[in-house]
Amino acid sequence: MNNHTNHQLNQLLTHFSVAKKTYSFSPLTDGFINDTFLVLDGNDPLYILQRINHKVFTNINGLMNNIHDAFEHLNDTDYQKITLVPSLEGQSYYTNKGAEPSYWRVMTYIKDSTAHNTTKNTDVAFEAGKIIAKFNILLEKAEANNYVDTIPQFHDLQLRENQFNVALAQASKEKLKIAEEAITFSNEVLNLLHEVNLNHLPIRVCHNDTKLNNILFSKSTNKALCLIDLDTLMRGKFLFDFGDAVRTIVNTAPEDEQNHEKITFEKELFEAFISGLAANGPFLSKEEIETLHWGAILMPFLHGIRALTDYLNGNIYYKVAYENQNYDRSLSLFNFTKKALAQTSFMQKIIAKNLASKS
Ligand code: GN1
Ligand code: MG
Repeated sequence: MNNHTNHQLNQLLTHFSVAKKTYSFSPLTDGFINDTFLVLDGNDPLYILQRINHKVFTNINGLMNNIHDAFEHLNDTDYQKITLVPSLEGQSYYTNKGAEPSYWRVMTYIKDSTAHNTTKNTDVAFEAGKIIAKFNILLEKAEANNYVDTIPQFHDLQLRENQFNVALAQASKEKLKIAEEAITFSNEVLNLLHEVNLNHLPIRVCHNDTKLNNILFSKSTNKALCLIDLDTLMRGKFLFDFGDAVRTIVNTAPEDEQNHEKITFEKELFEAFISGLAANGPFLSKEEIETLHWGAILMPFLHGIRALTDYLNGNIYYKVAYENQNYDRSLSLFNFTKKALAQTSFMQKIIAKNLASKS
């Protein structure tokens, strides 16, 4: 089970304030970074047990402090609370010391909840917009400077471009040939995005990974409950949260879809998502609203160029299910980037019609 036996996982749980001595486990294998297990009492899921990938997140203490602080602010009748189950020492995580230390945390499981990888349902798109707005509004009270950058420059285009160029310089001729078209496309979009000024946008505490399957929905009411996967909760710009949501909501295909005809930009889903963003009242500035559509181009592109870079580097960052998965993801994400670019004026129109700036 992701290299961990039931016995080892139960052993880890003895270091947390959980109710029972033994549980069973079911791995959740969708993530590319951490190792995640559902902790079951019989058939009932009670907790989420997670090993935090410390190669990707090097400041585990800072990361857990971010989450701990954010949970204080994410306190609202319209926002489902998740809590961290403390370790027996009263910490928010447990360090399993050894030759190779590992870092573990336990969170409460929200009963009767579910997540969607993709959707065709405008109610889901609306709910996603509404909860993302709520999340950002609640975190306006957080002190951004108290938050560490869990991955410094995570969505920094210049950094990703530099990493891409290093990978290009080191990749085999064979891979460069295979990836020729994707490399050309990357350079075109980089040139385009260099002309876009986003430097003036305000820094907020954002989620930074608001893909649709990071939103929990109630199975009974179909309402969005809360956001999960808070490792990248740190300073950022709202258009990052906007773009990650758009790329996974208006595209009815998964992000590594190989049949590009299935990759869509569904206008109705976009409109529903924007209505959801407006549902808690105005919270964005005029500058944020005017540049918002760039998020829907920037974010799929950033993920695409990161996947392409990792392919060229030989899959050293993301967990891959097969050799060319990173390459397939980059092609798919670039295809969506193209489709979003083609919808620029549509996005601007819907945004301007539905979103008013605050004050
Ligand atoms: C990674 O492992 P997961 O799915 O939470 C990545 C996200 C991407 C996602 C899918 C720290 O997240 O930014 O949205 O893959 N997280 C990190 O592309 O790189
Ligand atoms: Mg994540």
